[in-house]
Amino acid sequence: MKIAILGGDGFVGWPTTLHLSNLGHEVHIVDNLSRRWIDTELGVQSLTPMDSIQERCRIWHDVTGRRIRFHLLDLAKEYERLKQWLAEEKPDAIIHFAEQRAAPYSMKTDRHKVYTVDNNVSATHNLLAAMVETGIDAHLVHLGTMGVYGYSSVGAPIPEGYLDVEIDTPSGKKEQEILYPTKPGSVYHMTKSLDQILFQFYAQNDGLRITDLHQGIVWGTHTDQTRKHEQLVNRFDYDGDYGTVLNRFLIQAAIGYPLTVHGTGGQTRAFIHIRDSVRCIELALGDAPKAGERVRIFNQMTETHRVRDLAEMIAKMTGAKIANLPNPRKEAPENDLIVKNDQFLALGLDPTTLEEGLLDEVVEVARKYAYRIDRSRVPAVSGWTKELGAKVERDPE
Ligand code: NAD
Ligand code: USQ
Repeated sequence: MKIAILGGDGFVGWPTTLHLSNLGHEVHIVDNLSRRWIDTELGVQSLTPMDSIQERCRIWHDVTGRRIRFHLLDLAKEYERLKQWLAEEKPDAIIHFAEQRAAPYSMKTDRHKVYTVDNNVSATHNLLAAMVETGIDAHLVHLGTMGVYGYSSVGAPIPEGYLDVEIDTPSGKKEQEILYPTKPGSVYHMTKSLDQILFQFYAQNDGLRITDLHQGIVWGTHTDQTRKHEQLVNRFDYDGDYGTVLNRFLIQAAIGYPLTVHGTGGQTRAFIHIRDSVRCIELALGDAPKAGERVRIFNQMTETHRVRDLAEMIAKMTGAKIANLPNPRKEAPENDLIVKNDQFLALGLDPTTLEEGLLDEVVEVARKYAYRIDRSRVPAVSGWTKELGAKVERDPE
């Protein structure tokens, strides 16, 4: 297949690109490199030294003989170029990672809220409109988030995207299937909720074939392909805005920094290792919906964990200390979470779990590159409200 990977320079996009190229697909990355600019804005860098995207593609060719093409294009701002690119290249499948994905960054200031909504909603809508206008029949696979469901579960498992409800009508009770009601917890998560409506409309109105992957928190760093050469290494975010909880705890443990648990750590979240994330995308690609079908929604996660349990597990493993910090986020201090992921299991996913030595692997990567860490960038300082922002601890050490 000819596959366009939008956002292919990012943390999940790069290993997905290599995985699909390795399987023999013709892969094209489309990215505006905004994530690299945001690193500059925040004064941080990936824990792992990342080469330019062109250099990464050159090394991949040297190592494997396979070509990956890179196209510098802003999906949100360059609609005409996007349309022209799709018309010329006519990809068979499009994987859409190209959004601003950090919840804390999206809550930093009003400017960051506006940027996140403008970027994410325009990127998705421009893509959909251009797919219809060019008439290409590509399968669109989008990376969404588990966070669209919210975390105030009533104890029932979260289904895969849709909910059957019973409605009272004058002629008695009727069953209807609806999109599971969204309850986003940040401006970023809100944009993913808006994406869902855009997908529903374009699938129903124009017969676009769309799969939306509601992904949990991705952890780990290596896949079999990123290990093939030092310069193919994946990016690894550790800072307070882009670092996600498990990867952050692992690097904190590696550099002797107290594990930064927000509040009591009673938050339960869904997780998936990067190796399973790329495998799920491959599985979803091979199982495209037909034109006229509703949007196919998968829960892309393999296990759930409570934040304080993760911190305790890592503290036991490494001797790290735990710091219970004021929570900069407005979120339930404690929640349970049960998630259905039957569809990926049925397609053959063999989940990687936390117990398999992969935690050690991340600690090793962190120790190797510890000299690149700026400890002052570790605390999470973006508050969900001005009041919460004022209470954060800038130096838990
Ligand atoms: P990332 O920030 O590392 O990568 C996103 C890439 O998209 C970057 O290379 C960025 O430059 C590019 N991009 C952003 N806006 C663009 C635009 N307007 N035009 C062109 N390119 C643009 O993020 P990631 O961690 O790789 O996540 C990828 C996707 O998966 C995101 O949509 C995210 O919401 C979703 N997701 C990520 C996680 C996670 O834990 N990392 C979990 C669930 C879902
Ligand atoms: N947390 C801590 N300490 C930290 C960092 C986070 O206790 O140092 C807590 C947060 O308060 C939150 C939980 O850990 O309760 C998860 O935070 P996170 O930053 O790991 O994840 P989140 O903000 O939800 O976002 C990440 C990705 C996002 C993706 C989402 C999947 O950045 O792109 O959509 O995970 S999910 O969480 O399932 O919605």
